[in-house]
Amino acid sequence: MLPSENTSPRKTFKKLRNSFHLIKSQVGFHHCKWFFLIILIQISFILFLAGTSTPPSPPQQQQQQQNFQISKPQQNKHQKQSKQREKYCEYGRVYVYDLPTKFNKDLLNNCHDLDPWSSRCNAVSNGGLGPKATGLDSIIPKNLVSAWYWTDMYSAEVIYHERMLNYKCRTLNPTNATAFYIPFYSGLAIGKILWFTTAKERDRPSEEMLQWVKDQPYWKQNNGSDHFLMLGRLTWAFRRKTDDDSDWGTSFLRMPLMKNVLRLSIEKFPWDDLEVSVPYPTAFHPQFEYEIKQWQDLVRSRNRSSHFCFVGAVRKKIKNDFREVLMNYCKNETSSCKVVDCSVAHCYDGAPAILEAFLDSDFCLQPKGDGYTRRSQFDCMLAGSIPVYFWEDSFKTQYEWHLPLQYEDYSVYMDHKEVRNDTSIVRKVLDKFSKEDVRKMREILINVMPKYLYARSNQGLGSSNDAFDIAIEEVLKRFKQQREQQQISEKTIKKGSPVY
Ligand SMILES: *[C@@H]1O[C@H](CO)[C@@H](O)[C@H](O)[C@H]1NC(C)=O
Ligand SMILES: *[C@@H]1O[C@H](CO)[C@@H](O)[C@H](O)[C@H]1NC(C)=O
Ligand SMILES: *[C@@H]1O[C@H](CO)[C@@H](O)[C@H](O)[C@H]1NC(C)=O
Ligand SMILES: *[C@@H]1O[C@H](CO)[C@@H](O)[C@H](O)[C@H]1NC(C)=O
Ligand SMILES: CC(=O)N[C@H]1CO[C@H](CO)[C@@H](O)[C@@H]1O
Repeated sequence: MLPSENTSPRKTFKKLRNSFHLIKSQVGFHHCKWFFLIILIQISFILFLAGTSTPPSPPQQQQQQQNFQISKPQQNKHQKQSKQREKYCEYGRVYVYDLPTKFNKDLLNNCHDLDPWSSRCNAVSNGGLGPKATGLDSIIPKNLVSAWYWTDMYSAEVIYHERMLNYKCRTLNPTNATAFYIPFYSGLAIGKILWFTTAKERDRPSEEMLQWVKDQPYWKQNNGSDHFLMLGRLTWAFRRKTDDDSDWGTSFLRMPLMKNVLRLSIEKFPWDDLEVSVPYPTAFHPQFEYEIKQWQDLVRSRNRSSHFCFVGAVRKKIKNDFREVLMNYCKNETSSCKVVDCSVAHCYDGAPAILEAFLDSDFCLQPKGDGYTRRSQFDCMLAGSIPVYFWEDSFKTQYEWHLPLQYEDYSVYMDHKEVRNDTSIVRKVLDKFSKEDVRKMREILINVMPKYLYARSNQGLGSSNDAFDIAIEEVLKRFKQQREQQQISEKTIKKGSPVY
């Protein structure tokens, strides 16, 4: 599909706005209110002229969009078209690098050999969504079953790549790009070599990828500061501090060439401004809006038999494992807590037993896993169960683009040290929430649901943006702002004015 190009009124507007910023930065604002007014009038006039002059021919995607508006009156068609296009990709477009296949496609083809212990072929199948779900017929309506997949929690880098290739604001022309996406499967590339290897061996795939990308002309333009990629694993797999072989992970994010590159990950390092976390993929991938609507209604009206639940496996190797504390507590609290013990039950990605436990509970206990966050917190919210956290890092610095900032409105926090000292406070705290409190919290989880889901279609979820759409739009916004600031300061320098 051909990407559409920016329109000339837009360019004019941009120029005008830049010059306005330039003037604003040189004259105190209160002195030039009149100036502001005049410029505003000029902009409106020029936009009016541009809107009525010959518009560029609409691109293919634009025409598809317009099909939905056939019944609308045709007057002012040109004006409407240019306005719509403005809105359509208002933050710019993404260019997707055509990386050598060893950094992505070959890994998929080699899926039986990406992990020391088992095949990853199921995990990366279906564009990262995984195999179609089975065994859910007794839990959810038949017509919704087709929206469920056994999605692997580390498959987001494949899902993002698939979606990006069909993204509405993708451009095939790098000169027109605001953002450059590097479709490197950073997690799959190291899945097998994270264990039993030297630090040097682990770093090799990322080093080779960076060597390739640094020679690209559009990398050199801004030294990578308008580039981004997706990390399918937790950030901790990419942050090795030393070259000591016994130290965990790769040093990818510490490599000098990565110092400007924006990264999306399923759990971010809280003190890295260049990193933003995005939701783990869950098992539900609606294609149509009615599917998500139907699911929201189901979650809302569900009669829940348990006060809270705990799904997980204790780590026998870890001494004093907090999950074991919760597991023992929950097994003893039979009247309030529903347990799914994954060391006994079959707990594959989104398994029916897990979904049922979340659908049957008002709250779900979410201790930290290998990192501070867990895929399980999204499975839980998706089923309308309110997450209970025991570490602040599980929610405080994460998912800022996708979840409301007011986390106390839809989650509960209790300190793990207090719970360890006296587990009975879990029920005491949760008992304080009235039925109405719970209903309100659940309603928030239901309403923001489209934002933390990954749609099954190429185009997102129709009128609502899904997790992918939101993430990429925010990336574009950030790069666009960055570029505008840079342009203003460059112009200021040229004019010999003070820089501040
Ligand atoms: C990129 O980095 C090189 C080497 O550090 C430097 O010479 C150049 O000015 C930088 N370019 C930009 C656009 O920042
Ligand atoms: C929930 O329970 C109420 C009362 O027992 C009943 O009227 C309602 O139909 C039930 N809802 C569902 C979805 O089963
Ligand atoms: C189990 O529950 C009972 C009654 O609720 C309580 O008295 C007892 O202390 C609990 N035991 C543990 C190990 O939590
Ligand atoms: C531990 O729990 C006991 C009661 O169960 C309480 O009196 C005490 O203050 C708690 N200690 C801490 C450090 O929270
Ligand atoms: C808006 C914009 O920059 N459009 C450009 C996209 O790329 C083509 C080919 O390089 C240019 O001709 C357009 O001006």
